[in-house]
Amino acid sequence: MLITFEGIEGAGKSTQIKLLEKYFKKIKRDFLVIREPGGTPISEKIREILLNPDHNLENETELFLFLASRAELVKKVIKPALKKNKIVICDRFIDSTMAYQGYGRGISKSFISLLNSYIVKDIKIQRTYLLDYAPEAFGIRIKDRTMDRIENNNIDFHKRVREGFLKIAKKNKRRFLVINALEPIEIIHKKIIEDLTNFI
Ligand code: T5A
Repeated sequence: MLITFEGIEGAGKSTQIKLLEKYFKKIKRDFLVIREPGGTPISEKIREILLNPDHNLENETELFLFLASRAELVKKVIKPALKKNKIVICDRFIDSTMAYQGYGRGISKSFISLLNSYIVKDIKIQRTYLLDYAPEAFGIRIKDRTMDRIENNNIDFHKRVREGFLKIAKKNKRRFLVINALEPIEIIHKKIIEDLTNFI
């Protein structure tokens, strides 16, 4: 079973994934947590290239690097884990590419969709939790950290990404649960567990 977490920067994905890990440990379920970009030695190297604020990448270069990282992760980690019936929790996946490179950067959405399908093939995402908040609150959530290359984009970019995520969720209502990311951490966790119990 593949579960993905999506949302703009600082939406609380990692926070919720940590709580979900604790929950799966408690109920003794076999699970695996991965993040995108990253999750394999090569994908982690690609991550360094992608997020380094000193790099000036063309939009197309950025797109193909995210996809290259995903291709490694899907073949080397996700598929084998799903074959063993593990629960795979992924911090960002295909919807991030559509939201950031499609809605954010303006690259053709049908092209991205085609490339995503080519890489992911028959893998089915069971649930996607979209942690949503208006990027006007953006500064609050990341104020203690150095901004990476993508976080460095202006507020209009992050607004487009957020709108993109909401449109993707609307088109995929059966897969998505949209959650207000400004609610308390424990309340969000409870909502996720309540939802997940219908599927696990
Ligand atoms: N990207 C990625 C693309 O452009 N295309 C793609 O195809 C893919 C896969 C990845 C970057 O790559 C881009 C998107 C990203 O820009 P990353 O470092 O992995 O970079 O970035 P994020 O996934 O955005 O990680 P963040 O750490 O920024 O966000 P999280 O994980 O959503 O947020 P989290 O949990 O670290 O929380 C942030 C802060 O908020 C607090 C936490 O304690 C923390 O301090 N917090 C809350 N505070 C109040 N109420 C709540 N409910 C809270 N939840 C968390």
